[in-house]
Amino acid sequence: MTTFVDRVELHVAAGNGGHGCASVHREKFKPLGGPDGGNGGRGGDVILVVDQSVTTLLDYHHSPHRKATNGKPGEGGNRSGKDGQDLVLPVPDGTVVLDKQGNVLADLVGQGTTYVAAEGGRGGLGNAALASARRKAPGFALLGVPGQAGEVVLELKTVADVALVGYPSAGKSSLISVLSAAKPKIADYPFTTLVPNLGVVTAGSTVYTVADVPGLIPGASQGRGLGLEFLRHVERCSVLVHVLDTATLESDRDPVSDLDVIEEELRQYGGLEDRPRIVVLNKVDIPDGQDLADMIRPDLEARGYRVFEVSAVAHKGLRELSFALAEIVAEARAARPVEEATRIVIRPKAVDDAGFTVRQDEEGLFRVRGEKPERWVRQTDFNNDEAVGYLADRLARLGVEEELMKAGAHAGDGVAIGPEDNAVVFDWEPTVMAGAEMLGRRGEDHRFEAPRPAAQRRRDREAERDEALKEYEGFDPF
Ligand SMILES: Nc1nc2c(ncn2[C@@H]2O[C@H](COP(=O)(O)OP(=O)(O)OP(=O)(O)O)[C@@H](O)[C@H]2O)c(=O)[nH]1
Ligand SMILES: [Mg+2]
Repeated sequence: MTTFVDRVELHVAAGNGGHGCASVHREKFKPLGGPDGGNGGRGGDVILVVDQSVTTLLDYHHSPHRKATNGKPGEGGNRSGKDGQDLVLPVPDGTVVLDKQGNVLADLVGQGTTYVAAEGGRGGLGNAALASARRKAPGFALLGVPGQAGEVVLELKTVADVALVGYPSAGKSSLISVLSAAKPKIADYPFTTLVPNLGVVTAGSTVYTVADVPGLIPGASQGRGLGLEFLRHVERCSVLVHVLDTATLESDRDPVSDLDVIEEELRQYGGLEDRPRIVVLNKVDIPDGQDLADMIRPDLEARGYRVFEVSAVAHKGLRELSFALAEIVAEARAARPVEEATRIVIRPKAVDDAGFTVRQDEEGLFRVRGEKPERWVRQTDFNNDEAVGYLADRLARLGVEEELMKAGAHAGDGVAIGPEDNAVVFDWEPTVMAGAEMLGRRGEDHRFEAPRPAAQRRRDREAERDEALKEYEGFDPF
């Protein structure tokens, strides 16, 4: 049996940015030349892309840790470090990306749909890029920023137009096998189907997909049988088909009460109320089955169901059924907004990069949060006074010092920049922040909510460089 994996926890790590280089041009018998330290390369992204030839998440089940490569450090002689390589991970159509709390980050439907799961860190500027008219020879460079890293959960929700639901052995897989070219396993014992089967049906000019779901029994919502776990595969369907067994040998069952039981389980699962339903009375090749079908048909129709009598084994009533399904699917498609023909890139939320916040926590520590201050801190080589001075100047320019003052901070008070578990803590010295100490681990950055498309990231990187240069122009630590 092939293994079917429809939920995995994936650990992704983007590449770190390479460090910028601080170097001074040297030549024999010549005075020292200008700064010639190159920039670090950016870290590679981890990118999920829908590939319709991929049908399971099995690969990620086997190797759930994926890392893009780091950017290379800049070098002397104005040599930039190479960018890290993006890691492109193909995922099946219909993959849903969630965070560990179960919040949906992206729903990847359609060939080529892309999601940046972890963004590579920026490379640090080298001292050549940091040089200016005022600072002819900066003795420092910026560090590369660690890439984003963390867990995402991938869930596969099959993209099928029609979903077959019903008791075990009602004949769901048999129906798929005669409506389409798919050859699912069929047998006379319950729970033959352990994972959804998918078949492609052509009826006239309409092509649609049909999926079955492992059989449901009373109490499935409480985990009886195989439970409702697999119903997520029918969430995207346009129409639900109740496959009812007219020839069951179990004395306490009949098609109508079977229908009630399945409906109750669907209700417990929730979210499928709006889907149109039709009823298929299967196994009418058996005389008793045909008699029962004749008997209950009016009852079902009175409830508003369209009823189809079929036999998967005798190939009876299949044409009517497949054309009726095609009609419902076509209607549902027409009612849906036109899908973009081109590949869809999941647009991230705008990054809040303008602001920052300052607050004093219970221990009296002043906590600074904000995209820029946090990044700047990561770019700073705290062993280099000039680099620390540059950071202090950037923070002062953004207004962080002023806000600290307003919040009541005094020289010598503790200031922490960054998230609780990964902050850099200083003893605050207004305008000169020295004695910095890295606390927490690097590279654990949970900002999955804000990946940016490649073009935007490139623009941001360029803006960052300009901004750094602008700041640097007006900066005189002495
Ligand atoms: N006589 C008759 N038997 C049928 C018909 N359709 C299916 N069966 C038989 O019913 C049994 C169950 O069929 P499956 O297609 O495996 O049923 P299922 O609904 O997929 O069952 P699970 O996968 O266990 O949920 C098999 O022995 C089939 O041969 C039919 O139209 N007539
Ligand atoms: Mg089956």
